[in-house]
Amino acid sequence: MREDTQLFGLIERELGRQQTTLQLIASENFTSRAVMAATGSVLTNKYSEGYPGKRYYGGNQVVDEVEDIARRRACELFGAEHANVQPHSGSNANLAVYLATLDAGDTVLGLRLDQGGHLTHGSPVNVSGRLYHFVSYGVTGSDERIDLEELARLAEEHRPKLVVAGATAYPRIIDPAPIRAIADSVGALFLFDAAHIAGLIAGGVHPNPTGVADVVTLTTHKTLRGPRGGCILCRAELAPAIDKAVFPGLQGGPLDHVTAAKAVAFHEALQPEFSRYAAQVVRNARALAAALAAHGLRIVSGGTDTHLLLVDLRAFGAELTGKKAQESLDRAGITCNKNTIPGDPRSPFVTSGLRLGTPAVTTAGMQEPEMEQIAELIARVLRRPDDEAELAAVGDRVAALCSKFTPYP
Ligand code: DSN
Repeated sequence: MREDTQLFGLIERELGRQQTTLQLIASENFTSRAVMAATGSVLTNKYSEGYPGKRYYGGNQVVDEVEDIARRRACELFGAEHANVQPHSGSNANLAVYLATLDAGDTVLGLRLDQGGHLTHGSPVNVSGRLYHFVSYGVTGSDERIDLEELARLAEEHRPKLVVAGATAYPRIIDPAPIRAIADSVGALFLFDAAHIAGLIAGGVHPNPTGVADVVTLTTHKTLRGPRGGCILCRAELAPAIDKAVFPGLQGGPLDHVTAAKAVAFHEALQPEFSRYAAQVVRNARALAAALAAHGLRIVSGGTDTHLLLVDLRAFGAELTGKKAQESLDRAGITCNKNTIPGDPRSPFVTSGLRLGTPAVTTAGMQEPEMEQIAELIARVLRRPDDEAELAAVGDRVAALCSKFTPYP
C-alpha cells in the first residue's frame, strides 16, 4: 500500500508546532511516549462492550486484564472504591453520572459557565441544560472565589438532587468539605468534576475530593498527562448504576487502546516524580501570575493555587479583547485561549480575558525563570498586538526558548 504521506506529513507538522511554540492552554499537556505507544497499539482493533468478565463478544481475555489493571490503578491513585475507565471524555463521564443519579427535569446546582464552570454543568446549549433543571452559582464580586453563601442559599431554596462542583477556568483550590456539608444539608448527592485538577490531586497539591464527594469525574489528558479520555470514581454502592449508565446507557464499545494508555498514565502518576511535577506546575503558575502582574496585568482573584490563571486584559486598554490577544499571541508562537472573566461584559467568542496554564511547559522542563521570560514576551505582544515586527521578534525569542525545552527530543 502507498504510504499516506499527506496525512503523516500533517502529523509531522503538528509535532513541529508543539516542539517550537509555547503551549499554555491549561487543559493540554505533553503525554509520554509510553502513553502514545499504548494509544497506537493493536488494542484499537478490539470490540469489548461490557466489563471485565461480562463481555458481549469473545476474545477479550487480554482486554479484561488491561481494563482491570486500569481500574485498580485509578482506585489506588485516588483512593477510590470503584473506577469506571471507559468514558471517552470528561463530558461523557459527567453525562453518565447524570444518567445514573437523576431523572429528566431534576434540579442540579452547578458553577456558571462564564464564571469558570463547564458546558456540562448545565449550559443551555448543552444536553445537561436541556434535560435537567440546572441552577447556577458563581464567584463573589469581591475576591472572585466560589460564593459558598450563595451556594448554600440556592441549595436551601431549590432543594437540588445533585450539587456539582469543579471548573474549567477557576484558579483557586476548591475545598470539597464545605460543599459536602451544603449537599448534606438538603439531602443532595455531590459530584466533583476534577477534570482539570486530576493531576494536581494525584500529585498531592490539591485536596482529594474522592470519598468526600459521592462521585468524582476526571479527564486523563490534562494535568494527569495521559491519553485523551474520561474516568469516573465512586463509592462501591453507586458502582452498578454508574457502570450501567456508561454502558449500555451512553456509550458503545470502550476504546481499549485508550484504556491501556490510561493505565500507563495512572502508573506514571503513582511514581514519586509525579508529585514533584505537580508541585512545579503550581509553582510555575504562581510565578507566571506574579510576573504578569508586575507587567501591569490584573490576575483574576489576585493569583492562583493551581495550574491555571485568568488574565483580565482590560488593564491594557479598552480595545484589547481576549480574541485579539489570543490571535496576536498565536502569531508570536504563544498558544493560549481567550476566556471570559467573572462579570465579563463580552461574549465567550470575544471575552475580556485569557486563560493560561503551566502543565505542558512544566512537562517540557521549564521552571520559574522561564515563567518570567514568558510573562515578558506575553506583555510585549499585548502592548503592541498589531505590530507585526514586534510579533516576529517575540516569535524568535519563543523559538529560542522552546529549543532548550523540547518535549519530544
Ligand atoms: N476544553 C476543556 C478545557 O479547555 O478546559 C474543557 O472541556
